[in-house]
Parts: sequence; C-alpha cells; structure tokens
Amino acid sequence: MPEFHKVAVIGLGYIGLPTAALIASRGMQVVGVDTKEDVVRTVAAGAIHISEPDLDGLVSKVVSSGALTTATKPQPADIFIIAVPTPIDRDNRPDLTMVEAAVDSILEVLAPGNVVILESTSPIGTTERIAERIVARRPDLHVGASGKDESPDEPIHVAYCPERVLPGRILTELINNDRCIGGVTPACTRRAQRFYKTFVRGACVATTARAAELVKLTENAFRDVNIAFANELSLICDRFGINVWEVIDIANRHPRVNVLRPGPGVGGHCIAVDPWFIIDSAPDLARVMRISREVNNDKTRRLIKQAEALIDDHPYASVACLGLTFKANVDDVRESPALEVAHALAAKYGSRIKVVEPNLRRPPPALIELGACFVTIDEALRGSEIAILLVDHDEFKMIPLAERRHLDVVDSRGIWLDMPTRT
Ligand code: SAJ
Repeated sequence: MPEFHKVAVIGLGYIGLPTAALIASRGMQVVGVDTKEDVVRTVAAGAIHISEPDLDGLVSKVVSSGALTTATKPQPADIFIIAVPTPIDRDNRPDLTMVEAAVDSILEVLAPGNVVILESTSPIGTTERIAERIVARRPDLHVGASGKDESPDEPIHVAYCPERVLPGRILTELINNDRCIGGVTPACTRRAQRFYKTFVRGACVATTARAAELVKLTENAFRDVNIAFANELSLICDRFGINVWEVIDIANRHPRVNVLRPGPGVGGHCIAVDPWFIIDSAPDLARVMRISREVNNDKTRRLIKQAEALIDDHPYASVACLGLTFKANVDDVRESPALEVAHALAAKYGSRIKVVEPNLRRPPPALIELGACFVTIDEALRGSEIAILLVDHDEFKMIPLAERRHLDVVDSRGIWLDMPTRT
C-alpha cells in the first residue's frame, strides 16, 4: 500500500485544480473540493472553468478514469492540500477568512496520521496558527514532533508548501519547479517532503514553515520591486525624451544587469498583492517594498493621464484600447491595470472607446455599461485613429506595420517599436 493513497484538494481555482489533476494522474485518488457548486459541477463533467494550456485534456482524462472526483465538502483523506485565495482587504491587510474556513471544513474528517498542507500565499506564522487551530478544536489530535512520540495515536503533520507556478505554464512548472517545504516541526517537513517527491521533478527543499512562507512572499515582492524600477525608469526617460526600451536593451547587455520591462502597472492576483503581506507584518522595515507598490500603482494613473491627453488632442477620434487582461496571452483580468485604464477611458469617452481582448469571449459588463464597444482587432484598427496598447498579446505583436501606420499610439508595453509612440 503506498504511503499516500487519497488526497483532498480544498479549492479548485488556478492552483488547486491543476494540482488536483496532476496528482490524480500520478496514481493517487483525488477529491477536489470547492464550495462553489458550479465549479464542482463543471469539473465533475470533465471540463474546466479557467483557461490554462493543456489543463482541459488532463482534467477530462482523470475525471473519466475516476481518479479525480469532486465534492462541495471534504471527505476523509491521507493528505489535505489547502489552495484557497488569500486576498487583501481595503486597508491592504491580509484576509485569511478563506484559509480559516478551509481548515474548519476539514476538522470533522481529519484523522491521526493525516497531513495538512497549506499552499495559499500567507503571512509569516499562518501555518503555525493553523496547527494551533486544529489541535484547539480537535484536542484528540496532536502534531508530530521530532524525536520519540509517546502518544499511542499517530500524529498529524502540518506544513507549508507555496505554489510558485506561472499562469500560462502551470502544468509544466508544477512538475519541474523546485518546491520549498516547511513543516511546523521537522517531522512535519519530512512527511510533506515525501509527498511532494511523488510528483515533483524539481528539488523539494526543506525549511521551516515560517521561512517557507517568507520565501514565497520574497519571490513576488522581489519581482514587484524590480518592475517598479523599470516603471520609474520609464517615467524618467519620458521626461528627457529618451526611448526607455533602448536604454533597457543596452543596459541589459551588462553581464550583471537585468532590468525588467515597464508596463501599465502590475496586475494579477499575486505580485500586486503579496508584498502587502510583508509590509503589513513589518511596516517600519519594509520601506522599499511599500514605495515599489506605490510606484507601480502610480504608473497606471499616469498612463491614464497620458492617454487622456492624446485623446483630448483629437476630439473626434475613435480610440482602440488593446488588451484587458493582467498580462499577455491569459484570460485573467484580476487586478488588471489594463482593465483599470480601459475603465477610466470608457467612463470619460463612452462609445469612442473600442475595446479589443482576444482572450475573452465576453467583455466585462461594467465597460459596456459605460458605453464602450467590444470589437475585433480588425474592426478596431479600421475604425480608430488612436490606439492605447495595454497588453502585449501575441495577436497584437503580429499586426503588420501597414495596418497600424495610421494610428497615433500610446504603447505601454513597447511592442510596436517600429513606429513613433509614447510609452
Ligand atoms: N510585469 C511587468 N513587467 C515585467 C514583468 C511583469 O510589468 O517585466 C507585470 C505583468 O504584466 C503583470 C504582473 O507584472 O501585470 C505580474 O506578471 P508576472 O508574469 O510577473 O507574474 P504572475 O503574477 O503571473 O505570477 C507570479 C510569478 N512569480 C514570480 O515570477 C516571482 C509566479 O511564479 C508565481 O507563482 C505567481 O506570481 C503566484 O501565484 O504567486
């Protein structure tokens, strides 16, 4: 009998669903749990409710083989993986309500010998608090310590193992990326490590729960700070009439320099959110991280002003707003700066704004309510005199110069460098 036979994945979102499907494809019996009935129904039918390369085929395969089942409530299992959202509230403070609800939902079915693993991005100390919450509510359970265990019952193990995969490459990265695994005790770390080694090809690096929590936050805060540097540089270049893309290209020829790309601001559910988990824990120390968040948010506001200035110079022109998602070639608009820009322009200019988003079947209703039109690339190019380029989708990169030469452009992503543009 293998050590890990049955796995429950709590939360069937961007991380939980691919994780559940991958584990199911490795010979384990997986139940995917979500409180949203429509999600459970969709997955139970072998379909998916998110867009991610190759995920549909994998889910369909493991559901039809019976390796992946779904439920709205947890069932007994050997391993419980919690992969629910951890948003921030209006004051940029972590909101752990969903993690706590997920922990409470498994309390009834938890049994000695089980492993509980948190994958959701979380502030330092969350995994320890989960372990305390479990034993406070289930005093019959105890957490596995190192050394000799005197209790007649098997302990439970509690660990943190952050997801680190890039949307658009989730399945590949789930298998190949190194993982960082921190238990609340060394015994918990070792047990969780053994589990991840059953399906991860990358290294499964062991540490403590607190360090693992900070590793995840560090990765995304590091990226946010570096994008802020690029965004700040783009503003400095604009002031001096210098092409920022050329500056970055040449600076990056230095062997120890790697400036990231400026853009319309930082979006998505991770990089724009996670630095706040550190800032909230150590507000007096996390100064660079705080200012970077401000710089990246401010970039979106400045881009809106720049677009408005161009549009106001052409009072009768139609405006193509190219892209709504938070980054290229995904269908995710969470925290999207592109959507924020399109929204602000639609609120001001109504039907003059022609929105193009090749990765969405339907436009966000709020944009349409403001009067903006949702059109194809061809319609937007033919009918507009101005283009505000917000996302570097492949479809936009491929538009030949002849089809966009007539446009006055604000190119926030630097993909049309063959024409005069405002960054
Ligand atoms: N962006 C720029 N300039 C750049 C790179 C990115 O403006 O040079 C913008 C993007 O357009 C987007 C945002 O930053 O709006 C974030 O995009 P991203 O591709 O950098 O990252 P995410 O949010 O898709 O995924 C990140 C990844 N983290 C790191 O690369 C450190 C991923 O590995 C994590 O698993 C994921 O966050 C997560 O779930 O935490």
